[in-house]
Amino acid sequence: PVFEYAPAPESRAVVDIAPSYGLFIDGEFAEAGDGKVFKTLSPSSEEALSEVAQAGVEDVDRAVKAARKAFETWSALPGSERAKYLFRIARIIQERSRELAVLESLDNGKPIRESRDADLPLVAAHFFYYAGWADKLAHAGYGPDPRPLGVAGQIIPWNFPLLMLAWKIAPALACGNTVVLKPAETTPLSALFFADICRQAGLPKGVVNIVTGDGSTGAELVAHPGIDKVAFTGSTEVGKAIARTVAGTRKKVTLELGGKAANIVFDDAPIDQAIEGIIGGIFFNQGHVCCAGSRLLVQESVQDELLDALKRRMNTLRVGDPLDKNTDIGAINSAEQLARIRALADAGEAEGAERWAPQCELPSSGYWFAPTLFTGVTQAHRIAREEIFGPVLSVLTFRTPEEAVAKANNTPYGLSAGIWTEKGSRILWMANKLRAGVVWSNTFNKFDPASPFGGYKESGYGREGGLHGLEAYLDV
Ligand code: TXE
Repeated sequence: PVFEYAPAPESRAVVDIAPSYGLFIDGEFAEAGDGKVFKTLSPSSEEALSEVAQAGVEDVDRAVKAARKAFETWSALPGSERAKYLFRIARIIQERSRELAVLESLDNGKPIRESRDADLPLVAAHFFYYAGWADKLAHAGYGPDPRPLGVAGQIIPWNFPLLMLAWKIAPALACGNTVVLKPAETTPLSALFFADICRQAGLPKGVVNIVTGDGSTGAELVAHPGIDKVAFTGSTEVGKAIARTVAGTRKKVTLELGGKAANIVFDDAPIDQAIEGIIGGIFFNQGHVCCAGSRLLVQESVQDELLDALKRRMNTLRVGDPLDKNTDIGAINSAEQLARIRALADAGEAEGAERWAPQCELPSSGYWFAPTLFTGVTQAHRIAREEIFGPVLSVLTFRTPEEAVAKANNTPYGLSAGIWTEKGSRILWMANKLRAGVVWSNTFNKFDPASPFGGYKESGYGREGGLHGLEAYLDV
């Protein structure tokens, strides 16, 4: 169906985006040394939101040197003092959350309901959580006197720009490290607003530095001899390249890479609840989620009933303006990502799977992809093996729990999985057998700063979040 959109979108006016932004180095905004800039677009309208500096090798060097200098004093502060800054940052994020949510939806394309109700509360929660650890590191289980590593080079993707920043910066600072962070080239704005928040919080200069730019800036940061640790979230391909670059150096690395999660529904599952979990699992954030439930494994005996209900529910999803509070699925983040999704969906059809999507009118400008379901998918199909990172669900079937486990594990990835069943013993058995860093049962995409997150196999190594997330930033 074509929907009448409610005429009260969240106002753009709550956020004041400057026509241009510099790099944030040593507490000041400054142009790139060679004056290079790039534009960041709103993916829902293709309008340019702002012009942002493209950091070159000398800018990265300046940022690392600023972080190195700041490390001397920041790491020497008592944890209770560092905690005060982190608490202050968390409070400012809460105070400015409406502005930041609109900004994130504009730059990324995600629905305002998600940036407002999921991203922003979690961003603040991460700073509160790690602020709480800053003066208790001696009790974290890493020895009585754990030390910070030094300068962390952090590279984040475009799917949860501010949340990925929080996952990286909050634990690093709590442990006494300083950082140089590079946001993704399609979503640099919220990191630059965060730089302003650091100033507002009175954070000492050089503790947080933001260098905007594309993959070449990221590569320069990884290769810089002045950093002690690399934290990366992004594609498996780039993650492997980073691992190769740091091999043979003293740098420590954590990698959070792609996924191809199985969402497994048994015949005794509460169907209505499972439908919501399947929908949220794959259509949340347009499917731009590393732990998205992109493979639905359904027990054969309930396949027909479940797919009918799923299609009925998909018919009610609203695709459109990210700032409209009724929108369920926003814009695809970039033309490149849209092309990737289209190519894989076309491959699904070409390889013989059956494609279905609800009738929905997509806006004429911007990057859009209708929520899509593929049935008749086999394990050999590309849409069952490769990360699509879009609103596309591939449905496979199974008969026994053993077969479900075998199919779920038949992937190079191992980030997450979901199980839907009333049987507690089956949940425990499955959770032990599934090769995935996170296993949800009767829910999906649940996050908590106290819970570690990270992958097995080609989904990467190291954990972010929780007590385990501290380890990535400490020398024991
Ligand atoms: O990722 P890249 P892209 C997956 C997803 C998606 C695919 C491609 O399947 O379709 O990756 O997305 C920086 N050295 N994920 O091309 O290139 C880059 O500037 C250092 C899953 O956007 O990995 C950006 O800041 N850095 C994922 C960040 O890496 C480099 C989230 C991610 O971009 C670099 C995103 C280099 N050589 C994509 N090249 C997840 N795990 O959630 C690029 N970058």
